[in-house]
Amino acid sequence: MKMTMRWYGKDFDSIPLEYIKQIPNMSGIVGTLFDVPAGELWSKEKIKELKDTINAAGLELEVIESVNIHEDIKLGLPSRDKYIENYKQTIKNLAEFGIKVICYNFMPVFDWMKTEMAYKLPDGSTTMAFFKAGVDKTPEEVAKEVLEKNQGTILPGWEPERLAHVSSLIKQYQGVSEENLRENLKYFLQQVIPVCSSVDVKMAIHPDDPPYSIFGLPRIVKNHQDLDFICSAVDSKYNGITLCTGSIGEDPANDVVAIVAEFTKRDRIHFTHLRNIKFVGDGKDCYESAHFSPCGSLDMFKIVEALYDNGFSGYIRPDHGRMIWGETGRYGYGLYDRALGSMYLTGLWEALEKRKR
Ligand code: DNO
Repeated sequence: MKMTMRWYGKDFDSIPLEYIKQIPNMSGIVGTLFDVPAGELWSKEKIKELKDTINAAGLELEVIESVNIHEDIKLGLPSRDKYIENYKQTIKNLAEFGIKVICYNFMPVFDWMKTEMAYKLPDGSTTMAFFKAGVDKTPEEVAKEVLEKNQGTILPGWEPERLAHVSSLIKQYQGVSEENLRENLKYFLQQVIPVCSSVDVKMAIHPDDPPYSIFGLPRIVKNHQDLDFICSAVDSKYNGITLCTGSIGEDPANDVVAIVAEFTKRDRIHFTHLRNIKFVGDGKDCYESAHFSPCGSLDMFKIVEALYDNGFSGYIRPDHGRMIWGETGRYGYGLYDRALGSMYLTGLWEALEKRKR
């Protein structure tokens, strides 16, 4: 396994790469070209610049999150083919620079969804949370709130350009069923997976966050059955998963440990987002807790053990963290709590390795 940390690029992330490198066991950066809109080609020049910057700090760049999917591909419009061609070329360009895994998602309109960005915990730290009541509003109201609350910080998947068109985007999905969306994902995978296999780059789909429909939009990466459909849609190890415990775990009906064990055994989990969540209220409201198992509702030891026991050899990132020690910055993506999380996960891994010898 390789421990990694997400970093948004020198113009979009205030955390110095040197600080990330100082975290023990940190092998690399999960990188992105944050300012390239969905559907556009990622140029070799820009990829090279990103890689050189990261390598200069002594870190690797082997995982990209995300190469976003243009909405026309998700909607299955005739114009999708030109965006798929760009995607294929982007995969080839990334392969030339040593990229091994591409994380992406297939969520219509919105990427991840949180209703609270700075929910205060009793110890004074703040964290992100999802409270169902927060989406008992129109998507336009939610989009407006996000733009107001974030005061200039652009969240991934919540780019102002996208939010400005939220109503028309949602209208486009009227009449798109889960079945249609699944077929559109399958069409996309059938085109890109052969390219991936020829250049040795693995695709890794991120689950829906939360793993159920919001605003009446279809969602197709929610549970075991969905993951099974996706893996079978194109039966290749290059068609894989980014297993995000905090997303899959948000539905209490999902057995996260069993899902991790099964899809690791099938060699489909290439990248993991390991974070803990704590359910409150009736079971669908939750906040992102510290990683340590007793702080949340997921058993992080059992999850890491399921990876280890089933031969996981991919990338882990500690995903999100709380804001602690007065840190400010990009919600979920501060340095301190993610560093604590990565050390905790590294410790679990070391214990498993040594116990088995
Ligand atoms: C949130 C992230 C997601 C993820 C995308 C992948 O912090 O986990 O935004 O990057 O869904 O495409």
